[in-house]
Parts: sequence; structure tokens; C-alpha cells
Amino acid sequence: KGRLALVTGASRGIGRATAVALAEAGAHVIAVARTVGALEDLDDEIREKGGAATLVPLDIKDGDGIDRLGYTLFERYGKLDILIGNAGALGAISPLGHIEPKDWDNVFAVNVTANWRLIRSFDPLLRKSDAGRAIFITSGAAWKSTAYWGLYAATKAALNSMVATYAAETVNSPIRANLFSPGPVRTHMRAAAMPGEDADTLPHPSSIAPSILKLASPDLTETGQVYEMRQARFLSFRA
Ligand code: NJP
Repeated sequence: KGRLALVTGASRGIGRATAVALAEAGAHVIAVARTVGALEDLDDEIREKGGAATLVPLDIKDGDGIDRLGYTLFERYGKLDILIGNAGALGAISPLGHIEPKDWDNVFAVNVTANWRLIRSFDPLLRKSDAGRAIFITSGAAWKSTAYWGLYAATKAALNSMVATYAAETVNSPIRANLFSPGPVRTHMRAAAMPGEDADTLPHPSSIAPSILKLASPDLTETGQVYEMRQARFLSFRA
């Protein structure tokens, strides 16, 4: 309650459900995504539920835009309590040799570099919070070697390594940095990845959001861990 939370990829799917759940829990939500109409829909839903949001139409690949957002929030609020790096891109599901260089660069830019820019810009604000929480959405694909998933998997493995490092760099501060691995969820990205799948068999994003909120809690002690949704527990992914 009364906390300031930034969610990337808030326009749909897991990010949108998380933004709504945070607002319902009393946080002011800074909602970041490119699609203005979808952000406005989110704003309507949050208002209907008595919450408050600030909409930030931004391509997460725009690192200078992330810096500017950091300055603005610092001037306005002086801190950030919760950072949720959720925006993600899937890219081509195809043999490594068939991936277009442009696609490779785009998926790394969204899934890895943008999250690094978020850490770079928002670490000073998280350090001003008495319980800064940084949560990044990874994927079980990072731990597997599934044919044709190499691009997406490589980005999530890089994200895991980076977030583990951030956790090590903040372990002596009030900041707790963790990963969240949702497993299959009924979203646009999952439908693009698995076109033949019956989406009704998958959990709705709103059933996932409460677990992400637990990682945002001031009471959390874990850092540098991955919360595996299907196992409903923290896993140490680095021995
Ligand atoms: O995806 P989707 P999910 N700049 O496609 C935003 C991970 N995950 O909810 O900009 C800014 O419904 C996009 O917004 P917009 C997955 O890897 C999922 O499934 O308006 N924002 C939209 O809000 C990802 O990290 C599953 O187009 C950008 C959002 O990202 C996270 O969960 C399983 C952007 C994507 O919404 C959320 O994915 C798993 C940009 N350049 C991990 N590019 C699963 N669904 O089954 C994209 O293990 N966005």
C-alpha cells in the first residue's frame, strides 16, 4: 500500500494482470508499453477498481527514454519501490541458422539490454526505498536446450545471469532482486509460440499475478533466486 511500482509490458498479458493486481493492492503503478490504446484500457480498469496509474508509452528499446523516465520519477517521487521487468519478445522459433540478424538483435534488445537499462536507471531510485524490489520475468526455456527455441532461450539465460549479478550487488542493501518463471500462461506470446495449443487449458494471467506480488512484498527475504510458478517455490539456479 502506498508504494510506487513500475511495470514494463503492462499493456497485455502477465504485465497487465500484474499492474492491475498491484493497483488493487494500493500501489501507484507506472505502466510502460508501446500500445497507447491498450494502456488506456488498463487505466480504465485500474480506475474502476479505485486504483491509480501513470501511463508511459515507450518502446523499451529506447534506453535514453528509460533514463528520462528515471529522472522524471526521481524528481516527482524521489524513489521507486517495485520494478517489474516483464516486457518480452519471442522472436523466430526456428533453427539458429535461419534466424535473421535483425530479429536476433531485437529479441536481445527487449529481453536483455532493456532490462539492463532499467537496472542502470532505476537502481538509484530503488536504493531510496526502504524495501526496493526488482523482479524480472524469465522463462523455463533458459534451462532447456529445445530445438528452434535458441534465440529466446539465450536471451532468458542472459537475463538470469544479469539478475543474479544484480542480486549480488545489492545483497547488503534493502533491495531484493529475483526472477519469476511463470510457465505456460494464456497470453499473446504463448499463442504465437504454440499456435495449435488449446489456450483454455492454460492459466489466465490474473491467476499468476498474486505470486509476482509476493516477490514485491517488503517482507521478502530471498534474493538472486527464481520463483518457479509451477513448483510454487524458490529455486537456486546458481550453485
Ligand atoms: O506476453 P505478451 P506475456 N517496448 O506478448 C510488451 C514471459 N513468459 O504476457 O509494447 C515496450 O502478452 C508488450 O507491449 P506493447 C515473457 O518472455 C511468458 O506472455 O504494447 N513494451 C506487451 O505488453 C515475457 O517476458 C510465458 O506491444 C514491449 C508485453 O511486452 C513475460 O512473460 C512463459 C516491447 C508482452 O505481452 C510477459 O509475456 C514464460 C517493447 N519493445 C515466460 N516489446 C507465457 N506467456 O507462457 C514487447 O516462461 N513489449
